[in-house]
Amino acid sequence: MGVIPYNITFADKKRFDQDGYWISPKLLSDETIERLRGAHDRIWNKDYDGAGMPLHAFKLSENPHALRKFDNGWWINDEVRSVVTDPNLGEMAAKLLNEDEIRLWHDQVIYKPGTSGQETTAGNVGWHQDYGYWKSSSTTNMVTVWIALQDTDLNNGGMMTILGSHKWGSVEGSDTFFEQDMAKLKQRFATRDWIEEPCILKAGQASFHHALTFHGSSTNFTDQPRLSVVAHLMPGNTFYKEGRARHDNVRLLGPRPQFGQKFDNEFFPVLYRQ
Ligand SMILES: O=C(O)CCC(=O)C(=O)O
Repeated sequence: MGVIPYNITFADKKRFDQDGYWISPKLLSDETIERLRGAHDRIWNKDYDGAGMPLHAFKLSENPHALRKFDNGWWINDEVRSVVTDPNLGEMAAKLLNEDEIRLWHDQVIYKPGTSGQETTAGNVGWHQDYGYWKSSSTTNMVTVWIALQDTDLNNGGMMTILGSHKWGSVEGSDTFFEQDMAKLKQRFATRDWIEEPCILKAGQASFHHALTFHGSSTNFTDQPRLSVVAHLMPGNTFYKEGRARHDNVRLLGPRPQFGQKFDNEFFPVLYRQ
């Protein structure tokens, strides 16, 4: 159980810096993939490890094609925890971001149902920048690790990234994960070269995208769900930045958080320290 080590090369880092994303080799054994697929089943059935509770109570949508998304799965599931807090993942993130310490910002467990060929946008993830949600973080130098639990391409609703969009800075109103009209969002955001690149992954591979990289995903046309586990990672010295942006992580700093306070308590575990 855990992440297979991999040494980031000069070429990997160059690709990440240039395109705003990079696809890793297979990082999970077949056994770990199976265990994480089992973790999905347990989470959606509310079968939790430990005596804790999830961050949010959730109810599955009445729409069978709707995306399911669960934040901080590591609080209540041991398999998710062992992957999203793995030092090997942290080391790869540190090398890509050029940081010497990496902590977990939060994770996501994402399930996109298959529609068996039906056209519906219920499982879409709108074009967005992750940092659009993370403005209470002092840095944009953060990375999302999206780990595939089956072979994933556009046919089963895989992600697409916009090449080089991490160089556009933080774009106003880019917190559009839950909007499902991809064409409308494209019209809004494609004010510069808009080059869509599919993230084609084998089971156990991960795509690492920068917090400013625009990305989104469309319908899963297959008859099987698209399962993933996602780790959002930040530098170890990230702190609460003054501004009006809200994020649930701010609550995890305590009842009277201070601007400048580091996200460095036990809710934000260290994955890697040089
Ligand atoms: O699962 C998807 O299609 C998108 C997920 C996403 O936006 C993310 O992990 O940052």
